[in-house]
Amino acid sequence: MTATEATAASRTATIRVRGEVRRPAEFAMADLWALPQHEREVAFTCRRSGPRHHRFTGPLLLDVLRRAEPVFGSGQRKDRLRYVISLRATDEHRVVLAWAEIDPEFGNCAILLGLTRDGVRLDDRGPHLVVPGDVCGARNVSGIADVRVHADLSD
Ligand SMILES: Nc1nc2c(c(=O)[nH]1)N[C@H]1C(S)=C(S)[C@@H](COP(=O)(O)O)O[C@H]1N2
Ligand SMILES: [Mo]
Repeated sequence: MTATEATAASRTATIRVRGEVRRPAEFAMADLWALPQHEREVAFTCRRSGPRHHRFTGPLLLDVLRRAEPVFGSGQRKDRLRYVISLRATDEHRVVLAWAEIDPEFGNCAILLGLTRDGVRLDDRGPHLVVPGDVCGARNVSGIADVRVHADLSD
């Protein structure tokens, strides 16, 4: 690899998906672009910067995680209620979601991994977690690097 290629490679973000999944995977932005694309607008208020408004496009977090084939024990839908999704950004900002929030049979929320924000591609920064409907912006996390699916920790 030449120095120029190495620089280009380091500028293209990837995310890792692992945990209780059959197929742990690394997704390049191009892999995420290949999934069905959705659009969502978010309007939230930050305690520091006040009202904000953005438009994102990208795949559903659900579609990305399904590619990794989460293992949920038996096929009963209520078994999925004890699974969580832990997301970590490059700056170590972290968010945990309940699997049920994105599950079509429960919350069915169209949480995205945004690949564009306000028309600008995020290829060099990594996907942006988009949680439509949140009042505060803190779950709209930029630069997602790592996603894990795991069961709750209670006995
Ligand atoms: N990676 C990362 N994403 C983050 C944060 C952060 O500290 N790190 N802060 C959040 C908070 S508190 C808010 S209000 C929004 C602000 O987004 P904006 O200023 O780009 O509209 O980003 C969110 N996403
Ligand atoms: Mo914020």
